[in-house]
Amino acid sequence: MAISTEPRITDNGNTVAAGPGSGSLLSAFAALAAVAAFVLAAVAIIVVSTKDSGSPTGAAASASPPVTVTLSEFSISPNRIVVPKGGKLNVVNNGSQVHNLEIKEGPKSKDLKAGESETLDVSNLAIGSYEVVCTIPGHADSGMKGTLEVVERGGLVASDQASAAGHDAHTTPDYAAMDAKMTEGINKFLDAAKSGQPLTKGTGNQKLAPTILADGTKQFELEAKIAEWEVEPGKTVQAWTYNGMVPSPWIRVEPNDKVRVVLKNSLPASTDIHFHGITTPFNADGVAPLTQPYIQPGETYVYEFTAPGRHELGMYHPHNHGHIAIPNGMFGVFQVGDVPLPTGKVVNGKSLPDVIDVSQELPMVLNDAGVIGLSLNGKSFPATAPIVSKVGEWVMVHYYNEGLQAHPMHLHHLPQLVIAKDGFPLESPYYADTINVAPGERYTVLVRAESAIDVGAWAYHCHILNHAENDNGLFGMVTAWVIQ
Ligand SMILES: [Cu+2]
Repeated sequence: MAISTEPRITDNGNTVAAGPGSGSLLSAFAALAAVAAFVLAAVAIIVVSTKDSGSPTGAAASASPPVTVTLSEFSISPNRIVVPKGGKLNVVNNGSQVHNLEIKEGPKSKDLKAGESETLDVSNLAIGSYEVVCTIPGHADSGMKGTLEVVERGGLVASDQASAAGHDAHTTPDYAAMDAKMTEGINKFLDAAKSGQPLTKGTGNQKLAPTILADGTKQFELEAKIAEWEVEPGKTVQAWTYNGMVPSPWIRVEPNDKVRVVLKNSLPASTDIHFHGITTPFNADGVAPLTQPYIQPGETYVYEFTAPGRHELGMYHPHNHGHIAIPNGMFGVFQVGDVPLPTGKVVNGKSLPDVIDVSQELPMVLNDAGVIGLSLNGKSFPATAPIVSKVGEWVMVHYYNEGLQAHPMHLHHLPQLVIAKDGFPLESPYYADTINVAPGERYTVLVRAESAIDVGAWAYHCHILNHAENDNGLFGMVTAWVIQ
């Protein structure tokens, strides 16, 4: 697809020249921060030394306050933990999910629920550098990793002592370096959009053509298997997939169709398929061992049902081992017919036309965990595909959340007309710029650029800020809507 409208961002495009005095102000601030860190460290040492008048080194170190380490989605803060030999960590989960802290070749905290904390004794660790991670699947890949430095107390510099006293090191972030990485990522994305050359191998949501049997039954063949999947340039993971793609192949049938889904299990685990949001008979609900036997590795299983007599918009994924298989990539769109259009309705005083000609229908499948991590349609920015449309075109997007968290999906400038929830058409469609999609939910929206003022590459992202940006620039749940 050719994109000619938006300019490439130059390397100095968002660099503001430092005015006279701004440098000195910055260095004055840095000096102040260093003084503050030193005072904090001095206070900590004084407290320690008044408590421990007897044995100076070992006891002083062991009596120093634990170093606070904060876990959240998806970071370990501080990222470089500095602790004096003989010290302790106070591990606090400030996130909304379960996290832990494991020191490679050292102790590990228990799984901490949101708000829980644990004091982790690291006094047995020798002086040196250790890797730390959260071992909940996918969390390290999403950013929960760092280092722990065990140092002699005398070897601490002022910022390390502030860190050891329970404060983050007050080093000034290198904002200019962050801007350079931000620019680089956006340029990669825009260059790929212009050339039409994707940055990564593999495209999900490819439509799966059925085999039509003699009685008209539509037969779909799926193989559950582990396959390599490139989530972002240079990051290839062992994904759990149907037919080797993430999201899984897009399956579409019509109301009252006879449907046959043949599943070969090439996973190392038993499995099943749940057709989420699709009306099926009990024995095709895909909840092993409740509604069917486990499908063991190497086995093939057949689901047979007649599609409902009305449109439905659902997804398919395993139910058994779902908390492992789904975050790792096993999720796809299962659609029966078309979501009805709100033709002729009046929304916010605006009459919708009697004919709405939808030029593109696009799934937007959200995930945030497992080996796939924070992603749109199985890709992390800058590998996410942009949506490209022209002024006057009606584009339909279906959101599907297969992740563990809700994601408020925000499109800049262009209002999203919400027309269906979980495939059910709304009596009163509404406009929104941010649509919060919770796990399991589907929302269907229409977007239409109306005039020349709409032309541009508009940011389109999850508005939980650390699902979209980190110190390396944009990542994860970010793409753009390009209006030509
Ligand atoms: Cu999000």
